[in-house]
Amino acid sequence: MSNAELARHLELFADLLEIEGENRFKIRAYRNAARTIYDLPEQVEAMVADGADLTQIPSVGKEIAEKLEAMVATGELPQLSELSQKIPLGVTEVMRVKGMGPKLAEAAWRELAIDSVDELERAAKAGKLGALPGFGEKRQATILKNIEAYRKNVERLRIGDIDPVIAPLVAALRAVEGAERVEVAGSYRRRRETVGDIDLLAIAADDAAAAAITAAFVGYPEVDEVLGSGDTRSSVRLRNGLEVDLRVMEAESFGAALLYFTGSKAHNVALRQIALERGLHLTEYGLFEGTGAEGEGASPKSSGKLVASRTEEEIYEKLGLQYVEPEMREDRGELALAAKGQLPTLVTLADLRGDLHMHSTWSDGKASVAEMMRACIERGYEYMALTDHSKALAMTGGLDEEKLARQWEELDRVVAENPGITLLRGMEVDILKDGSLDLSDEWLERLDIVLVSVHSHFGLSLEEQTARIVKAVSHPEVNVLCHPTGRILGAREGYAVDLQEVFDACHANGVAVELNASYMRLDLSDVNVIAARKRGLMVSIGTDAHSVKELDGMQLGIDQARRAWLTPEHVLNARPLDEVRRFLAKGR
Ligand code: DGT
Ligand code: CA
Ligand code: CA
Ligand code: ZN
Repeated sequence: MSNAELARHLELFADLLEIEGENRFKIRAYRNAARTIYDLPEQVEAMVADGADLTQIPSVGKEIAEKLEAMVATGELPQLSELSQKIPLGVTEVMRVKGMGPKLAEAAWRELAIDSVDELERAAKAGKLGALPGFGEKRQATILKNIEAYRKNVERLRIGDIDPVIAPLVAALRAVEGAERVEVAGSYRRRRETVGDIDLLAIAADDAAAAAITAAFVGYPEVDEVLGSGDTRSSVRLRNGLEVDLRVMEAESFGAALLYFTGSKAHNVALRQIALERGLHLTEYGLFEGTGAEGEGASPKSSGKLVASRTEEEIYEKLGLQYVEPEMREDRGELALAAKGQLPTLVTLADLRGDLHMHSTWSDGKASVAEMMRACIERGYEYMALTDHSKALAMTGGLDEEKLARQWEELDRVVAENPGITLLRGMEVDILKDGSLDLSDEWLERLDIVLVSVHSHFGLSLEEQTARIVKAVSHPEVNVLCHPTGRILGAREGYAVDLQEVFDACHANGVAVELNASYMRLDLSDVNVIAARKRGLMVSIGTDAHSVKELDGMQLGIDQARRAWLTPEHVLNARPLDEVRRFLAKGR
């Protein structure tokens, strides 16, 4: 069982416990463990095979460790199977529909035998939900709307898919007269790889401006449905199914709102705790004196004297903290560093000196080598690596030794014509099933840079896949392991592989790992890049561009690198050319 499957089982179990009305600490323990396992770079299956003590995993105690072992051994969670005999799993879906929740979902199932969202819809349409406590006609209509939203929202959208939709929306709102500022908050601002919904904040100069911003928002051409609209808050659904909330406010409280709605929730909770320790309290309206009796969700505006609210910077400062970049706001230890003034200076696009992964028409790219070179010069790069596919990827027209020799004749010409950039002669060489490489040693030696990738045999066992990749990166000529897990966001989980073991082998062999910036891959993921950084590996952020336009995908890779706290020191293609060459030469 993969970590994702293990996490899903724990999550389902927590859902059923919640419907059963179990102790909430226990429920939370399962949910926390599910999240940790989902994010874990080591495969639990591999840890069990190694006889590791699973209680070493954060949030995993003895009880959950035993369940994990049972799942790895049997492929199922016996307690989940038992509980699902009593409560159908579909009830956990019903519970996720806004306005339902665990108690009502249970009541709907016991009273009306509703055990799926489809059943819930049928019952609401037939007016049968009236049998539930507090359900009038209006509430049934609301549930019907929420079911629609649920269906559209079960899948989070990839950030790379929504960037092209959100940027013009924000631009349109910024163009409204009296719109002094419009920003996106939420997971989008933190640049999470997927986004549930979009949270927009705007400063209006006056009431007329607020009305104009709202009108522009609900009237935006991409809006499919207006879910609600008021003076300060509106909500719409776009044609692509994405829900967007807009809050309009005065400049006075904008910083506090931006901080609050950027989240993450975990970061907010930790910040509020720091405020309390300083005798202050933090809300979406500002930082106030006094610890305020009201907890979260209590009275909105506060009674104590205002300390700061206009900018995020001021609020962090008054809390004795360095400003924390949005990408770091995940409660992964950033606040402890901010308190000590030791936050890392995160890598930016401007720090990059080259792109080390791209294709040309020699394999499956759309642009010629000359076009790619000119595009890289335009992007201000000092160097670039051309890395077409090898012959095993026949459908891409991958290169064998003879075709590579012909390519080099063209490279000689193109390099002479484009003195503005250094071309590293590379290839993205396929890792064959047995871990050997799809190019002769002679040519591997001649290349300036050798990338290796898995593009086939995704179904190998954990042991076989790990051994295969370890063997490949142990070849003395290999420099970068590309898209190390093979995942496709929203479409394919990565193959079973023990990343920790692979990282160890990369470390021992002077091999960098790639953060593939393609919006469909983002592989390694942020959490896996964190693990690579902790292992002391160099990270190469590569676009894997198959066209000139795709060279601009770099920003998304930078975003994820920042979420993993990378500085320019960690990033191979942020290093000067001579350093890159030394890295590639492995001290030879
Ligand atoms: P998403 O939309 O699922 O991709 O993730 P977010 O982080 O955008 O979450 P969302 O849209 O539910 O809420 C936006 C921000 O509002 C969130 O990052 C933090 C803040 N927030 C929402 N609910 C709560 C809450 O219950 N407590 C606290 N402290 N903050 C919250
Ligand atoms: Ca959101
Ligand atoms: Ca939201
Ligand atoms: Zn590639």
